[in-house]
Amino acid sequence: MKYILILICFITSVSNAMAQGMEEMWGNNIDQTNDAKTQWFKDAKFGMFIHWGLYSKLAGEWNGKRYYGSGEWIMNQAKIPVREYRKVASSFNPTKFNAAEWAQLAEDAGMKYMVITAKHHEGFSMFNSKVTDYDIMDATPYRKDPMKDLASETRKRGVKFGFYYSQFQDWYEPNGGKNSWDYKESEKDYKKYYQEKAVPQLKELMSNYGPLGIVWFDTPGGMTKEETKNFVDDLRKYQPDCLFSSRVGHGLGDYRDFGDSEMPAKPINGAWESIYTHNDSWGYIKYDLDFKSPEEIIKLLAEAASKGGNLMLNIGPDGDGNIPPYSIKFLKEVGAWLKVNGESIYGTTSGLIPQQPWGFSTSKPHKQYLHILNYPHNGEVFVPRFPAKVSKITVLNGGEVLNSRRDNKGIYIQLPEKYRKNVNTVIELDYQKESTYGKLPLTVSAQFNENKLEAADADFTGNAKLRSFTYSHYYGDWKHTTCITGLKDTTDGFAFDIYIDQPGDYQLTLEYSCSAENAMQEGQIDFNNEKFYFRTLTTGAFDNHKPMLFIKQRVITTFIKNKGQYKVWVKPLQNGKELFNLKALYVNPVK
Ligand code: JFZ
Repeated sequence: MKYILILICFITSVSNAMAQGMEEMWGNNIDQTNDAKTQWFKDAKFGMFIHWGLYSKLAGEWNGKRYYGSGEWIMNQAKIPVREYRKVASSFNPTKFNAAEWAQLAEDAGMKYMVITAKHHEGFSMFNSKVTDYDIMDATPYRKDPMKDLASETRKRGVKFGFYYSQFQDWYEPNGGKNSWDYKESEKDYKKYYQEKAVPQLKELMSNYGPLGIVWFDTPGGMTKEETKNFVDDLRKYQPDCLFSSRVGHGLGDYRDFGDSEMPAKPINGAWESIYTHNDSWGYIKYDLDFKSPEEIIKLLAEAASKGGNLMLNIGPDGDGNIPPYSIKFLKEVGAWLKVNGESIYGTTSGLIPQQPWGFSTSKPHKQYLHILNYPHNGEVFVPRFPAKVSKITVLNGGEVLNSRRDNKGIYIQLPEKYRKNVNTVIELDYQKESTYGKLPLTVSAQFNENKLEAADADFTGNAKLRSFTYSHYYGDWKHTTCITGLKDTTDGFAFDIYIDQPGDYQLTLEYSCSAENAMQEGQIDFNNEKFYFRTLTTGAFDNHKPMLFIKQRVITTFIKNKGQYKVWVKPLQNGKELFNLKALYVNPVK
């Protein structure tokens, strides 16, 4: 049961701005007893996030200078004074905005919900608000409420609609959170801001746009737990069924949100969502063309579903109201895959079969869906020790019945050659009696170029443990990765239990990051009845405002005489310094 029961310690990086001690305030320890309320969300699996505001018109540029990173943070990054920034509104005129097209794209992409920024940290309201003149109705030549149409166009198509609302950060208001370039933080009265802007605006949003699926709060602050509780209770009266994201703070949300671009390492119980953006920025940046391919999106979606959660993927329309062409194109391709394979995503729960070299699994009662993201060289999909008698094995697309055989190691399914090039062929396994797995070794197969053993799947000795690192490439484009740390002593170590499916030559590669100060130390690997040695190399010190660099260092070539179960055990050979931050260990067949 290790696979399901293991509790991962998600320790946020110490130097991260929104880090340790903030966990409780960020509210990830939420009570999830109201299952009926979150059921639609758990079933939905795929949502559309939209960041759209005045920053979309600036498109990552201010006074001829480009600001890389998260485009919606440009006011903060360039420290643009309110009196300058507000001028952007006077020419904000998104005449190309077409609510029906946006809603249709969500539907075509197979997305079951949409969350759009009603007000981001910049403080500008993208909806008709009586609370302020700094809104799209009063401050722009557009003079229409885009949210009205979007609410009705999504509803028409059965796509749940919701608002992102930055409840604390408001860089426009003298009493709002976090504008320290115009206003003195010490002179702010957050209560006044909450009473006069955030609360009345949230009431407008929850009164004027019909039933909402979600209010997506973000970056909490300025309220105690008790104040947050009152704030939440007050708002809940307006729409008791509407879900609040965990970033309302203090554990008072309805479901859990992971950090930006963060996928949990293991299946998680309860309702949760991973959020990713299509390129690197949430808000539109005209020179950010680093779009994730349809294949990558399908993979993220299958991975989230296999761990029991949702993927909400963000797009950033420009200031005229156009969605970037690559977002349209790629999302439609994901939608085409979902048209055929949606059954293996929507309404599923986490997979019974742990991650394999071929990919992930998802579950429905009496069914497993195998997401074949990597096609085995010999076309044989191996399912280790499946704990049930299987009645039927078919390809989801077309229903072709597949040949298979079974021995005491597991099931071997023959997937015909014509599926080799598919991004994700889904195989359906039907069985009668539900059962669970015991602890399974990780599969290492000669049928794949790469067998990645991830940090989260290791067993530990001494003080070795998992640590989640948060870092960024540009500004605010947070990335997350889980590594093994705490390898300071010869008694600290980690091990992987593996099952090697074929005799032959194999090579071991360590993927890690290591500071100059710690580098050059030695480590030892116990494997295949031999001791192997390596010395670490420098990649750089960890800094959350820089890319975290990893090296893949190949350390071993060894001959495996018999297929079967093995242990790979790694430990430092000296005391005192950290050996490295290990992300993964690869056991790859030599070709
Ligand atoms: C926030 C916003 O500041 C950002 O502009 C964007 O809207 C994003 C979706 O959310 O930023 C965060 C919030 C939480 C984390 C990182 C960035 N986090 O928990 O790692």
